[in-house]
Amino acid sequence: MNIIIGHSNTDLDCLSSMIAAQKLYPGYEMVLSNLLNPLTSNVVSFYITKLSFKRPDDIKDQPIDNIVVVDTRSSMRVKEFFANIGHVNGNIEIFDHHPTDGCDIPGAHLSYVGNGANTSTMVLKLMEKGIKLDEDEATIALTGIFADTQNFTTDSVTPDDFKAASYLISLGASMKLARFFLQPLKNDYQISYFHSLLNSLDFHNLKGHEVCVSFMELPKKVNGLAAVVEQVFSVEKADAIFSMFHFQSDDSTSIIARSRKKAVPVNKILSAWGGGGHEKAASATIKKTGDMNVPMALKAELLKLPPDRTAESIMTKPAKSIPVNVTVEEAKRRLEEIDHTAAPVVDSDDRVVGMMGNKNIRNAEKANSLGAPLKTYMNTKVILINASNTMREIEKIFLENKFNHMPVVTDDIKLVGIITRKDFLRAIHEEDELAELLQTR
Ligand SMILES: [Mn+2]
Repeated sequence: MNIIIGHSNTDLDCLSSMIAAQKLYPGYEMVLSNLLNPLTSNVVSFYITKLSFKRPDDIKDQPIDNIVVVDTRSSMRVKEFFANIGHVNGNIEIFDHHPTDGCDIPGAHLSYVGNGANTSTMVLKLMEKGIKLDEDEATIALTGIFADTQNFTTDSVTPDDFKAASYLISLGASMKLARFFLQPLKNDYQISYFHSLLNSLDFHNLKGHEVCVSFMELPKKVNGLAAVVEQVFSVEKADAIFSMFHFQSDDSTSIIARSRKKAVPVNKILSAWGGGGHEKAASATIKKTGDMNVPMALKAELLKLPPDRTAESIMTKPAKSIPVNVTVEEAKRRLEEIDHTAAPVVDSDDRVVGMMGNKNIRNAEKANSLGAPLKTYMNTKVILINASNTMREIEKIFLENKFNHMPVVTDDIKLVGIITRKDFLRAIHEEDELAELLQTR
């Protein structure tokens, strides 16, 4: 028997990759994990008459010739299959888009392509070979791409993800069904937990990182909590979320965490409890909670984070400034020289006393008074950024004010640098955060 497998806790990208793999390897049997994530389980249930799967128990003691593994290269994530497989007579072929976790399946041939979705790579192979998918298969594959790329917004998205999606739409994939399958909260209890979670969030500013935390008591374990946490996180603008669920039935506690920022790597933070996952999504389970104060313990872990960047670390320095005792004409010459549209005006002690920009100069020109002291035309209402302001605070200052050049000062208002909107966005981009916050204004 030849088989196709994916990882346990099968997600939509994995399911779609299996379906595409079967087109590339006709006659191979798909063996589906006993553990499906909730969205995958819905898709499988709607297409159960169309898709035919074997389960890990069905391959017990069967002679296995060749294996195709999709959406994982890690032996840790395919244990439930290999536990039932003895000797593999043929080859193991892997198609994956994940970096190694150090536990690659031994003796396998790996095709690694780092697209946002593994499905994209598989679909492009079909496209090259002129193999078509029917409308249902194309719909499932498109859903898989949407799911793994978070609607084409993850950093890992490539032009090939779009190319594959475009091919699937040309094959008749249904956007309407994809949207239906991607609806994250399918159960009433999930909606109800969503509301309780949203209402029970505690916000902490820890060294400049905005983290929200929640703690809920539940009678027993339920499925689909990660989706609930993700939904809550998507409407909050915190850098990271840590949701703790204590299950009374067995006294265990689950911590589900998501992050938008590399500086808050949730997998590292949860490794204190043997948690798994990656920088932006991770979870951990404490089997016996006892009298451990999980929120306190978590906070202690969070306090180990290095501080977030401050104005000082992203500003341009030294700041080009204009002395307060010159004429408008001289100020104009200086602005041209430094090629800025505005610059801070400083006194003899380098303290910021105003801002001078092209607009102020035009006003003086209109009044025919370029020879007037700069003081008469400068802006005295100045918005200052403190060198110790966090990224969050700087973002707020930009959103609440219209100026482009913001002087950065120390506590005694001495000028130490400048931050423009462009500087801020660049800093965000480098931190791989959401830059759209400012662009929408
Ligand atoms: Mn994937």
